[in-house]
Amino acid sequence: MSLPPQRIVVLTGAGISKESGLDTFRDAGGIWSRVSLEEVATPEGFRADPAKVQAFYNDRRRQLLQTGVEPNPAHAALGRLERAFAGDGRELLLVTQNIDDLHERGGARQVVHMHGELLRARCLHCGGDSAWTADIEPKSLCPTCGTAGRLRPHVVWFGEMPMEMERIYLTLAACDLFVSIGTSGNVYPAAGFVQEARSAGAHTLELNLEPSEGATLFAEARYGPASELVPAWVEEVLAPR
Ligand code: BJW
Repeated sequence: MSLPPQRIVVLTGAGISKESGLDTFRDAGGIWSRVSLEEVATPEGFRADPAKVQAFYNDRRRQLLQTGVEPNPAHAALGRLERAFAGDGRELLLVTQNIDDLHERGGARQVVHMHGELLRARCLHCGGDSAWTADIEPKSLCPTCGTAGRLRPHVVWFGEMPMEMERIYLTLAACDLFVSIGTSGNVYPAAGFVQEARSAGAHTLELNLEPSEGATLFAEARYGPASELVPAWVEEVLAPR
């Protein structure tokens, strides 16, 4: 019988929030079928048309805050897992590519948002980032330095460095289980985490609606909706042996 995992890294993507009412990017009808990635998710796009990019993220921020967008059983199960691990000395690093706050609302206390957070704004003048729930407008003032008109969404666009990479790679190098949930495996560096974990000798598990781009890299895979797969997997991990 295999030993229960002691050090888990969980990576989540847009698929985990789909059943909470938020769109994925690359599925049929997803975000990139409606807007141009180059225009709204690159620094070049922002320089060319800041109003268009701000409107795109203002819309998504309003959608995230609207009634009906709530954490689903997959978010809640990961929150439960995190609390249980904190209580018995095991380690869990929850890394999300998502900019929503549904893991936190689902009970997770420490989440690494490698692609940033929709509910924060960053000031291009002072570099500070602050909690932000309103639209970002041309007249918006930075809460840290008071400068007007220099706020941008606190998100990571293509060509920018994702956040907390050193911490993520160090933890991957020491994990014994890596679990990838609801991500297409299209976007690097996140798509390469499975290979880092394999190199560390970890077991690797994909939980996704369908096989992802990198599916063959995983030692084990389960397919179905995250709201069903994730709670079932968490129960297995937490079951007394
Ligand atoms: C369900 C489900 C349900 C549906 N249940 N499942 C090689 C190495 C390194 C870098 C590169 C490289 N090649 C190219 C690059 C550069 C580039 C890149 O990856 N380009 C690719 C397009 C090829 N990467 C970058 O520029 C990154 N920065 C960088 O690399 O810096 C240098 C560096 C190098 C090495 C180490 C460290 C640094 C930055 C990437 C930034 C991505 N930003 C976005 C936008 C963020 C803000 C926003 O949200 O608007 O992040 S793009 C978008 O894609 C968003 C997502 O987080 C990301 C990933 O999408 P995700 O989550 O996978 O969603 P989908 O829609 O693709 O998939 C959903 C999945 O869920 C599907 O599989 C469904 O089946 C499934 N699903 N319903 C379970 N109910």
